[in-house]
Amino acid sequence: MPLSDTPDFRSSIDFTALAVERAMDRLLPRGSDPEARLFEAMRYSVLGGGKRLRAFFVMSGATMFGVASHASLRVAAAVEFVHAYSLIHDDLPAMDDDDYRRGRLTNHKVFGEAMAILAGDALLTLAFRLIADNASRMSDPRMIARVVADVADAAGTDGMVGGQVVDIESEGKDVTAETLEYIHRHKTAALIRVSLCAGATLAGARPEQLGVVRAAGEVLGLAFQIVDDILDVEGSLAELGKSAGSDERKKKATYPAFHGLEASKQQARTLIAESKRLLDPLGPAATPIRALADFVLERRS
Ligand code: GRG
Repeated sequence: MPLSDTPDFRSSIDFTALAVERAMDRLLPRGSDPEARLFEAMRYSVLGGGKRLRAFFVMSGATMFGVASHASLRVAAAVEFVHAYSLIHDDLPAMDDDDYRRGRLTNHKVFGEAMAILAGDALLTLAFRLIADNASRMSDPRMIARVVADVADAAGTDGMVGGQVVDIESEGKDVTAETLEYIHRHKTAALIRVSLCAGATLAGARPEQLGVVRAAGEVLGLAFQIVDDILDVEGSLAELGKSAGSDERKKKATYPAFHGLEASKQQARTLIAESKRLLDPLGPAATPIRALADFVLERRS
């Protein structure tokens, strides 16, 4: 039985999602200021569903090194804000031009393009405010500076934005296997890797331990996007909360399009096994991450 099927894992993932949703609700602006419509747009996308896996990565990274999960809650929320910003911008007409996300209309369909862009911008900046804020709560401000830099790298030109640029420029073209992997590693794996590393960094993991976490997070992140590509072929609107088959319609560079469905599934399985093997030096403390790796492979949404 995959580790992700155990009742313990299921309840810890539900518990984390609930805790981070409460924290995000508290941390997001609200009220009747002149910016009220912006606040509504931010809250609409952040609080409207999602698996909260990146939050779970942050908190598991921290607990693995002995820090109680609630101590990393603000950073977990911050990473989910970065993720929500990327989804809002990714759905815009100038990007993927999608109408549905998480089973609801996309942000720009409800609030208009200008407000959707600004909601994304505001979420990204709020995320860094929250990570910096953590300095007063955690022991070592140098760790906070490290996490700020790492998340900036993962979200920026060396990460998500860089991957998105290559993805957009590859649409409709023949890409090589190397370019495809580059897109996936930058667009998706970088934020997943940094989520795990942020928690571990905050908890004071040693450099060699962080190296292990980083390597496992990178491989897990790549597997995550391959599974996402597979689900886009095999899933339904009801399961995914967004239109299936959109990658093919947009002639996106995906693993199934390049390698075929069966080879992509095999590749995802191999990467998940590798990510678990990479965690070996961390022993039983890494069990929740191994379970999460299984969950990434088994997920249907
Ligand atoms: C416009 C400056 C600018 C930057 C945009 C949009 C963008 C940068 C990057 C896009 C990155 C992106 C959207 C990658 C897709 C990653 C992915 C697989 C998302 C789905 O993640 P899940 O399944 O979603 O964890 P939930 O809804 O469960 O949170």
